Amino acid sequence: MKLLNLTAALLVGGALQAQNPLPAIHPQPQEVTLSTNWLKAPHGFTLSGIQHPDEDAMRLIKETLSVTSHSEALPLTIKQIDSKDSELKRSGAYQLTIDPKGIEIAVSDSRGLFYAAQTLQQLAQTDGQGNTTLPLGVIKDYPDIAYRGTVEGFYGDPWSHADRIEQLRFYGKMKMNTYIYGPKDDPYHSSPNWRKPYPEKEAAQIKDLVKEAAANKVDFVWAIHPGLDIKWTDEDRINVLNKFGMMYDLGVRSFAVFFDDISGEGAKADKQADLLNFLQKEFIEKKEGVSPLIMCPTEYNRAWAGSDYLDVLGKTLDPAIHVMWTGNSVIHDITLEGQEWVNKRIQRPSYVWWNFPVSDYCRDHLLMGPSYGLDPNAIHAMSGFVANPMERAEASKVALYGVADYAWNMKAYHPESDFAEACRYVLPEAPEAFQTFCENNCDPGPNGHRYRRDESVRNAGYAGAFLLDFRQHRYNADAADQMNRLFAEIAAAPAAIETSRNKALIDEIKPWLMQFHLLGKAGQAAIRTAEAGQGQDRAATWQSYLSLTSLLDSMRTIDRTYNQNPYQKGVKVGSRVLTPFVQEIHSGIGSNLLFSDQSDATTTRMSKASILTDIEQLKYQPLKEGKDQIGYNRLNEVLRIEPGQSFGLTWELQKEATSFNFSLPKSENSGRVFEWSADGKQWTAIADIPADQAHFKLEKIAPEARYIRMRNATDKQMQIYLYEFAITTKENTSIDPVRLMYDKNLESVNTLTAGSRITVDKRKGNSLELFLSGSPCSQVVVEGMPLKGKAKQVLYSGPANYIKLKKEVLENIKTLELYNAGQTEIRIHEVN
Ligand code: LOG
Repeated sequence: MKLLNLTAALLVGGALQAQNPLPAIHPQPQEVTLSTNWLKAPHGFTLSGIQHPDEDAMRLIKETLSVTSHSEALPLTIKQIDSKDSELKRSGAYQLTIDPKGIEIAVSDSRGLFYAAQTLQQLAQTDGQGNTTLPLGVIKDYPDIAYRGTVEGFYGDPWSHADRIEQLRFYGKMKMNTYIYGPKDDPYHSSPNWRKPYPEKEAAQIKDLVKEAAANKVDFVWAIHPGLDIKWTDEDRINVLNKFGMMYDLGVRSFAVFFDDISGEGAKADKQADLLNFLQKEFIEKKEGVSPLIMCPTEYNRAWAGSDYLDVLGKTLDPAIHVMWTGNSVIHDITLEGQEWVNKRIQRPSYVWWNFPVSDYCRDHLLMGPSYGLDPNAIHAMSGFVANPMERAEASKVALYGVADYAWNMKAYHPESDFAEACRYVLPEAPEAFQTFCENNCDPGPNGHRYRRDESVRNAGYAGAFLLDFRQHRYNADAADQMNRLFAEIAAAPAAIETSRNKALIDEIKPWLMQFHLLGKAGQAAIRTAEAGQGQDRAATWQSYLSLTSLLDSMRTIDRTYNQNPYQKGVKVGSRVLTPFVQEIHSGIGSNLLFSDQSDATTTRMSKASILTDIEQLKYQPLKEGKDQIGYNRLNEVLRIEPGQSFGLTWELQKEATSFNFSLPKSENSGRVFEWSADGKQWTAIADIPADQAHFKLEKIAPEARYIRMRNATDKQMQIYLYEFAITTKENTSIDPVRLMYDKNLESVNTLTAGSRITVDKRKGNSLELFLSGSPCSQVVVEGMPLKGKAKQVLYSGPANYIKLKKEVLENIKTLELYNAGQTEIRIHEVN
């Protein structure tokens, strides 16, 4: 394949005509030969060649060039491609020749003309006199993968109609030709209403989408998800057929059947294949103008492919039917090896369903990083490539831009440079600020799939170097400078991003912009705190630590206020590098302040809430934590529990459980037991939970309970859905708040109201440190009672802050009292 690199051409020619650099074309064409000589046509172009060229393509062409009948106009010839190259026969292929005598566009089909028109738009420039100019040259172009696009296949709020219209336009520009409609939470796509017609409004919208898709040369593929409650009866197969018929009448010409995330009867390979072959014969082959059928199997990734399920599909499914595949696990890179593995079993190249940038398993995160992890050598090992995006449509464009580029021309795809261009495309008003935002919002955080993404790549090295020194109580000034610069950019980025005209995008990401700004501030505060921690001035370090704490508190408030979906609540940014960076400095300085001997730091620990399980599928689930609630994140896939295995929760010593609730639909209820425990060793069955309930709330729990679990007490594997398993808590009032002043934890505080006083332990023979905070006008008095009946001594009087009482000062003191002499409350973080 001849590929004259665009940048090379630019370097050669750039010197000749510097005012007109060659434009970048996305997705990158297969073969480009452009010069930096430019075609001008002051009298426009006259159309010649095939009759009635595609109207949508012509509309685009007319937006770019003036099409006239002027006698001196140059010809714009559109013709059928005449080439032996099989690539140029593909749908969407075109050859564009721009020479001084005119323009020729040779195309395989109307999609090819539409794509040629897109390329022309990207090539056209305006010269100093306001004329449109085009670089002379030839572009020969065709897609690597026949079906490219997205599958709206996520759980959560389906995209809005406006989102979808805009996506279809975007796909047209990016030469993606497939949009599979399958939002899990559309009840007419899945249960309970897959058998029923869409209500009027939704039906009209689908009609509209089909039209918009056609105008952008996108196949609108409508998917059905019947497996949750399908019966393998004639009646239900007719139900599926009829629903397809209804969708056909709305204009749909491409169809899919999804069998993902189901268990039991619906999951049988032979029955699924029967249904699909029936649809193939009775619908796909009989109806006019219908594209090949697509199916998503139940075992749609390698990690779940334990049975002969895929082989059965491979053998029995009509070879014309496409089979989808997410890779080596639900969420995974796409590798040639993995593709070859499945293709052998299903006896056809699989149709890739890439689960990126979907975020329905990490809804508190945005996945806005580069689309990497895609094998450039997998061209012949897949029949289609569609990405499952985020519930946030506009924000998904960054990743989808890369998806389009990869699927069109794999070898030319470079995730990093592509990503920078994606940022420029999506937010041209402030591309650098936007890139800073995106490159620090890539990672899903800890999750049950154990899928992590590279993040903060440009700065991870400095962050790591800084922390390495920090752990050795050294301050790396160079790395600190770099990090400070980055955090300043981060703090400033949101304001620049919000100048964007794309209001839909800003609405989608607003809470993360707020959080990102705070992260920038917190990062700068963390560096200042680390620097202060270097010196001897513990009062200054404490002040710095407190201001960092208060920024982290603000971040927690945002996390608990916005995006409060019932699954992964909140707003997380920089989960991979920057947030852990700030948190490590915060807790590191905190423990430096409290522990002179670092070995203490690891032994004195507060008890923590966590999940508790021996089920592999759940082991890496992060705990869902709210203010007074802890629980499991909803699991979309089927949970398999072997005999004796269990899953549960444990919570902090200072918390008491007030209620327990679960939602475990389709449970195999018999043989499950719920138990509580005070120590995690001795378990007591909870009698008040009815055996037949899938959803239940228990209002009364033994106050001494610190653990709760559900166990499979049968001798068979259990299959259930884990939607909810949570407890609500309250402060354990039997814990003396005074204890919180001595618990070696700066986060747990005892408050002293205005005018009140409290006695503080004076440790024998030692100095004493008080870690206090309050408003700037707080007034605290530390009084000492001398040993032998003398009058009280004032040892300190001033604002609530870090106070150190030296050993000598305390020598003749029997007891100490703290008195809040101000108008506002004082917090006692620790007495040390
Ligand atoms: C679902 C999909 C979901 C995705 C990511 C497939 C084939 N099915 O675990 O609806 O968006 O994973 O959470 C899936 O991927 N189930």
